[in-house]
Amino acid sequence: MNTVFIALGSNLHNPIYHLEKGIRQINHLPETNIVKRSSLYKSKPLGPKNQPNYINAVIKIKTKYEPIELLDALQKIENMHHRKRIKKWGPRTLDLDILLFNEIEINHDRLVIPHPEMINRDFVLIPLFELTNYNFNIPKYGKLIRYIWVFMSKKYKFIVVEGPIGVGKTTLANKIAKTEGLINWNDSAQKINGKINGLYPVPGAFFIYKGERYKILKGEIGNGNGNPGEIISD
Ligand code: PH2
Ligand code: MG
Ligand code: MG
Repeated sequence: MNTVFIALGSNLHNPIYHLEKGIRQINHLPETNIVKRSSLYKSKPLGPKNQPNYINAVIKIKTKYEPIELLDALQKIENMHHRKRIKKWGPRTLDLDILLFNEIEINHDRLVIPHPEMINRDFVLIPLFELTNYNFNIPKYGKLIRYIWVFMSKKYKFIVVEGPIGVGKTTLANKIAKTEGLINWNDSAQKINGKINGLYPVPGAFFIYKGERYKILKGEIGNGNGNPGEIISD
């Protein structure tokens, strides 16, 4: 079986419907199964600004399809969503992009893998990070976390690392601090009963929770009793 990561995007006619349906259709392809899916992420349009916001997600699948066969199958699914190929970077009902296919590199006139734009798009990198880990390697490009960090450091002064106990948050923060210079980081969130707990952010920090990016206004959040404290959407 091949392991493949696919990015989904939609910004027309009920994007969540198109994404959810697209995911089900991929799962129904012969000898293909969804292994994991990310949260849904809202994002501002990259490219022409006069189009609606996007919903994006990434899925991990196992499939017997070979790369070009899979590309054909995904384009068929896009077409079932009445996808019209009018304008590069224009609005669309459903976009399915193969990001990674096993560990291989492909340079075909219809298909380039790894997807050459993936490293420049936070709406791809962050959901991919949700499905993998900070050691995850992108063939040809290297560590995923490096690109996430490059991206984040342009926009934010601080980063908060989210996750349960023992997943390596502190190791990651130390690593980033070492490779990228001093970063004001703090040991951070645990999810307990779906709530953010024990988060000790610094002003200006943000975190990702359930697909939404939150900004932390000030102070110490979380009282250790499952109280998620005060957060606002960025
Ligand atoms: N896809 C595009 C063009 N711009 N912007 C966002 N935020 N998300 C996308 O998936 C996207 C985009 C063309 O594929
Ligand atoms: Mg695309
Ligand atoms: Mg595409």
